[in-house]
Amino acid sequence: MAGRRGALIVLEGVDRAGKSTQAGRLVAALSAAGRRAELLRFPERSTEIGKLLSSYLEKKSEVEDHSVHLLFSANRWEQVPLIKEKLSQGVTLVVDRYAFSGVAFTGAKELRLADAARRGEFGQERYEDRAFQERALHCFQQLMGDETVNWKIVDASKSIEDVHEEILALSEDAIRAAAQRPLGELWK
Ligand code: Z5A
Ligand code: MG
Repeated sequence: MAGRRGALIVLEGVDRAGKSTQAGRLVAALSAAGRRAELLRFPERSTEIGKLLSSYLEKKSEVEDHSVHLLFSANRWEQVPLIKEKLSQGVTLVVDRYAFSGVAFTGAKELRLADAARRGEFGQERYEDRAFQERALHCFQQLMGDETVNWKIVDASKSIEDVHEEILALSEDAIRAAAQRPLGELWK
């Protein structure tokens, strides 16, 4: 119905949980069902700030931890006018990582500082090692205690199709629920 806001659907999780795969499939399925749906991702590497983040993640540059946290935040803020405009126009946004990743990955660094054991990194990009991802997962689990966010847990170890069906059903519910509520403040 015209005038109804879209839903903000965020996919979060550790490295290679299947977020990008599912985000793409979700937008395609919602669009095929006649819904107005668009994809966003964070970090959004195409902007000037996003290019700095991409270089940092690819280990081509070093950025102080607090500064890079703020760059990730700024990378979301620069999309906020667009996010609000789209949602208020009734477009549902499927977002591949959002502010929860910002908290979880910075939190994982703080846990590392508290950890006596020092382990090397072995992934292609920064943060791509098992111990770091376990700390990020721990932070995500703590964030799920925030009852102002409508968290849904999906078992990402199932097949791509089964995970897709589950996320699609949850998203249809979220879109119906969002249409009944005014746009609130975004969790940035
Ligand atoms: N970061 C941060 O520190 N602060 C912030 O504020 C934000 C982010 C927003 C880059 O993120 C880093 O930025 C990230 C957090 C940090 N560091 N880490 N980790 P990114 O999103 O650009 O990149 P990524 O986390 O490395 O995500 P990813 O590798 O793109 O993973 P994914 O999107 O969850 O997975 P995928 O690409 O959909 O799937 C990976 C592979 O698994 C692929 O071959 C698929 O075909 C396969 N796959 C997917 N699902 C399945 C199932 N169900 N079964 C079998 N195989 C599957
Ligand atoms: Mg991805």
